[in-house]
Amino acid sequence: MIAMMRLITYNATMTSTTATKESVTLDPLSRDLLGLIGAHDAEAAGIMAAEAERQATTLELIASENHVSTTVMHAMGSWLTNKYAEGYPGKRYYGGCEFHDQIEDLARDRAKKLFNCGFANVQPHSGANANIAAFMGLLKPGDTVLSLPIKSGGHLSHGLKPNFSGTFFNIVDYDLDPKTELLDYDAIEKIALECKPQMIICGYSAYPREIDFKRFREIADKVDAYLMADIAHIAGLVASGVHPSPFPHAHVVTTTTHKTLRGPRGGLILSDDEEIAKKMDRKVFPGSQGGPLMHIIAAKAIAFGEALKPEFKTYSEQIVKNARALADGLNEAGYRLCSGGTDNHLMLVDLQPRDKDLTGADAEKWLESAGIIVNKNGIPNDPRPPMVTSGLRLGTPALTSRGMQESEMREVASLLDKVMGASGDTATCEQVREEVRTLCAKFPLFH
Ligand code: DSN
Repeated sequence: MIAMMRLITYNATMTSTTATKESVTLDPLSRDLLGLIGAHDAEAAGIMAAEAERQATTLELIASENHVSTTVMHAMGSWLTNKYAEGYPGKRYYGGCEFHDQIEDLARDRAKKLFNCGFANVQPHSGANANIAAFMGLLKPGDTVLSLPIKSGGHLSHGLKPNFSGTFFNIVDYDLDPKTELLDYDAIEKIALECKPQMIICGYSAYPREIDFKRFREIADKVDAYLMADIAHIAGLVASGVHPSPFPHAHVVTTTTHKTLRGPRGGLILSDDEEIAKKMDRKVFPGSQGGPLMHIIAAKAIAFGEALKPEFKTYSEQIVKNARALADGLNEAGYRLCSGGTDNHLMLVDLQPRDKDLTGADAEKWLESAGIIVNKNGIPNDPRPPMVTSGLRLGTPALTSRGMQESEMREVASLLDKVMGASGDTATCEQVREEVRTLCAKFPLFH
């Protein structure tokens, strides 16, 4: 039934210059693309049109998501997808790779320039894949890794039991200071001296504050461990100098390319150490992946080119200003910001002070019905389970990409509070949904 409704939505608008019943205007190439797909597969096109409409008419506050440029978006849908190119530029296992060598070199060179380091591997399909290669290159199965657990803001590929990291390695946790909710470097050093890890991981999925990479390296050096910085969340801020760089401190840096960096969905490994660089190349291919996604590598090259422009620094600065404005607005409305605020693109909101019965799961559901997309997130020492939680993680990269600034962030804070303050009351959610549509219409997504 839902598929049928989507089909009707799509068919009703196929001949117009818009894609959906909501009159969401697509950029010309996307419009042609949808027309082309629709002519061959109306069912798939209908679903794709519905998703375009969802993105254009809702407020995206998931801290790990972003809206890419139309250039990056369309590079991903190009003929570069047709090629197998196992190996690396100049050393491939297939013929016909001349231009794939060129595009991969372009991506690698731009990544090195962007992060000011000597080595880049642009082939990892994702951040988790980049981490698999880093673990394989630097460790033996059973080695000890010291990391922040997912419940405190870490990532599943940093040691969660069912993940490869927790399955094949001995994971020891460090944690945040329970009072300040900040990294406690002295406590981390103490645990490192006790457990003598082979690798220490810094870089997180839900930590709103600056990371002291230098201090982490000092700790790693004391126990002769590798330091891995997973900068997936903050890569764009690092690239533009808005967050300190993990170089020259980390032995290896892994990241995704699609969060604050605003590139295609994918991974990246960086290093300044020639020996580690060789290991990383071997552990990506043939160690853990086969054919690279050359259409994604082309889009990475383009995204890195965008991030090298001065406008990207302005964009990154605005992400942080917007996060502060949103955090201030929520704080004034009675919510508690974990660690007291934010230095980067995200914040963790403790819902309890506003309403002790309010859960992250309910808030996420109610907000979605009002057109505000967030994810529930455990707060440090959350008494509720991960599928319920007492908090939300909010981020500003996507709204900043649409051109929104501090005044809109204050409006967004008030919309969030309207929905949560009314415990998701249907009439309130419907009213906020209209306000969200109006706000989104002022900042068109596809152009
Ligand atoms: N799922 C990503 C995030 O939301 O942070 C991490 O992989």
